[in-house]
Amino acid sequence: MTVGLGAAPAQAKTMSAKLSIDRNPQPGGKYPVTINVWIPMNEYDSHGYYNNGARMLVRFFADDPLFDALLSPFANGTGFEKTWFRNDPGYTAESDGIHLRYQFLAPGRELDEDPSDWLGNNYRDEIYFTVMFIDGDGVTSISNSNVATGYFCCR
Ligand SMILES: [Ca+2]
Ligand SMILES: [Ca+2]
Repeated sequence: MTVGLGAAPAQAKTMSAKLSIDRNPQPGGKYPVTINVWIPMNEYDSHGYYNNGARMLVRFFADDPLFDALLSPFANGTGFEKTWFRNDPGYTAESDGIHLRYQFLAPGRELDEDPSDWLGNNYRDEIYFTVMFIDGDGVTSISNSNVATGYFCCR
C-alpha cells in the first residue's frame, strides 16, 4: 500500500453488519435480501483502503444448533459467496468509512434451511451472513450479521 496506515486494522471492533430479508416472496419464489455493512473510519483511511485493493467477501449461513451450513443465495441459488471490489455497485468509500449496501433476490429453496416435515409444517428459518474485509495487504477482519428469521418457502 502507498498510504500510511496503522499496523493492524482497528476497525474490526466496530464493523457493523446488518441483514434483513423481506418475508414476502416475489414472483418466482424469491425473497428480497438486504445487506448493510459499515466500517467506520475517517475519510482519508476510507479512500486509502478502498483505492488500494480492499475488498469485502460475504457468505450466508443457516443458523443451527450443531452445524451452520453454508448457503448459496447468490446468482439464483448457484453462488455461495460474493466479493465486492472497488467501483462494484453498492460498495463505496465515504467520509465516514467504507460501506456495502446491496440488495438481491434469493430463491426460497436456499433460505428454507429448516424445511417442512412430511406433514407440511414449515419450520422457522434462521439466516445470517459473515463479511470479511480484506485490505490490500491481506489483513482480514470478520464480522457476523444479525440473524434474520422467517418461514421461507420452499425447499
Ligand atoms: Ca435453523
Ligand atoms: Ca423453513
